[in-house]
Amino acid sequence: SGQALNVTPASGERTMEPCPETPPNLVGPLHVDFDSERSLDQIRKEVGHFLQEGGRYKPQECISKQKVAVIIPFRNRHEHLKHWMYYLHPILIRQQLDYGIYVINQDGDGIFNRAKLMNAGFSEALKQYDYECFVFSDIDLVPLDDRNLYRCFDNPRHLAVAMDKFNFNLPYNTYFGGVSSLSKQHFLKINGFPNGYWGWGGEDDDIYKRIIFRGMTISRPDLMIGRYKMIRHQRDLHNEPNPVNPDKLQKTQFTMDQDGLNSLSYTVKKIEKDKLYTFISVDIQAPA
Ligand code: UDH
Repeated sequence: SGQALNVTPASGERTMEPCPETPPNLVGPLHVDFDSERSLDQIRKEVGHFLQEGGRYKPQECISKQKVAVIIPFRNRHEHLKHWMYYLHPILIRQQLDYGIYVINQDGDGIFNRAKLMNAGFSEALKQYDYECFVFSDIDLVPLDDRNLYRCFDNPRHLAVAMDKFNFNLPYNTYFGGVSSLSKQHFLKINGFPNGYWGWGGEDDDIYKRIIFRGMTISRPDLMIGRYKMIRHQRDLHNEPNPVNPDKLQKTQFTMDQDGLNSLSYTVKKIEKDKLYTFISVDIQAPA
């Protein structure tokens, strides 16, 4: 009989099973509103007891399929941070992920650089835990369906395929902006993201090209499950569209081996572990 194999561990705990392929508690379409009365303290009270310091979670009931770091490029968007935490923690918990939230704050008020912040986030998250999957998310995007899984797939995945601001569609076929996931192997294979895109525009298309040039394809959820609501906002200071960025895209194939993780340089100014997230301020040597 198989009974002899059913050994109870010395601790008396039952051995945990891997979490099911499809998380059992997902609810599907979600109602999302950006109520300004919401406060971080209230959110800490509501979901904080599920979390460990630094915005870490791990299911109690099963062994998570993947260890996922969510990397958020950030500066001066505290209002958005609240809404993101309010909606995403419960979703990620229902998805049974072993996850951590990393808000990568650009120190100073030099020109913003989304992709370089995400490179720094990848490196810093790996110093904290043995993550195998990285979800890169803008702070102003909340999914409208919890079946849109924040984990990694066989190919790099674009998650934000149907944003309200683009009429719940892709703005163009090769769009890779907003929210994406890459395994550690995918990320290393493309030498991470480009460091040289200062200001708004182009870096997401560069990342798309890196993926294609390394022989991978893009995985996506369908347009119903991949719906997102964006928090409306004004253009930020020090993140103007940069007219030199589009030109760089012609050279990605030749620059990607020199510009990326292997040329990344930044300094950590501060690491703060909030209950809801790990906030890492980095000096990325931005031009004024
Ligand atoms: N980000 C910040 N702070 C900044 C700039 C960018 O945190 O000052 C982060 C944030 O995570 C944001 C992401 O970088 O979600 C992408 O930047 P973005 O939101 O500026 O890009 P998006 O394409 O907006 O969403 C462009 C300006 C929209 C102006 C709309 C006017 N109606």
